[in-house]
Amino acid sequence: MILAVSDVHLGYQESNRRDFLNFLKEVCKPLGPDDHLILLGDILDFWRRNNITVAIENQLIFKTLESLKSKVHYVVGNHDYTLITLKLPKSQLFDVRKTLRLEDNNIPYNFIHGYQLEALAIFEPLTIEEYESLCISLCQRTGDFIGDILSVLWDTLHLSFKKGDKRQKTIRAITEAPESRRDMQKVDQLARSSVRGLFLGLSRNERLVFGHTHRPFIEEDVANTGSWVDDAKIQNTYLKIEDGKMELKTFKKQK
Ligand SMILES: [Mn+2]
Repeated sequence: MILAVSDVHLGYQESNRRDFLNFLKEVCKPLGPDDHLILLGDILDFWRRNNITVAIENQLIFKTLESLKSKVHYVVGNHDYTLITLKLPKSQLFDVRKTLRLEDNNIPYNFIHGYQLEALAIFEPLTIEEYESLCISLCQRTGDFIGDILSVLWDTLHLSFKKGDKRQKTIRAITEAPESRRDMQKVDQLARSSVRGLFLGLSRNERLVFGHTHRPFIEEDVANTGSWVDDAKIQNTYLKIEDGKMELKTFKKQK
């Protein structure tokens, strides 16, 4: 069995962190050594707070992850991208990567957080690599940077904007919550389209699993894992893959 979960945003005040802890204890604890738990990015939120503070605050979650018998994988998102820079030995509690390929019932699955789709669909001419270097800068900022994104861009990418450049508005949207964004449907559109494989390097029958947009959905060969934040329309979802089938499930919300 494979379970995938994303966008818990631990460290963010609207994170349903207690529900996520209960999910680990109730749903993930019974998993066996052949099962996989995929943390599909933005589990931690380093954009809004100091990285170490967030990690220390959530020690209990790391402790619970450590106690699981299943394999645990961490696929980085844009809000926890700097985890990729950790030099973890193989014996650590999870491996950290940008993409993960796994098979279930001879069907290949590709797991990405999904910021890649956003870079492709919305932030052209930014490349995925440029978007990633921007994520490093944003993860390392601890103050309030809203409204300050253009100076971060300037420092990171040495871009220059002339007055009235439409890209300013587009790129500023990087720091807005998915709930308040109007252009996120472009990400879903690319994810659902048959050309996604060309841009993401997927093999022909490979299924895609991603998060990032906080809009869970499931189709025959693509699924979005949703989010665990209180400002999202649908909350506490995760994807279960077993016997060649994908299923979107919801974990109960504590009142
Ligand atoms: Mn994200």
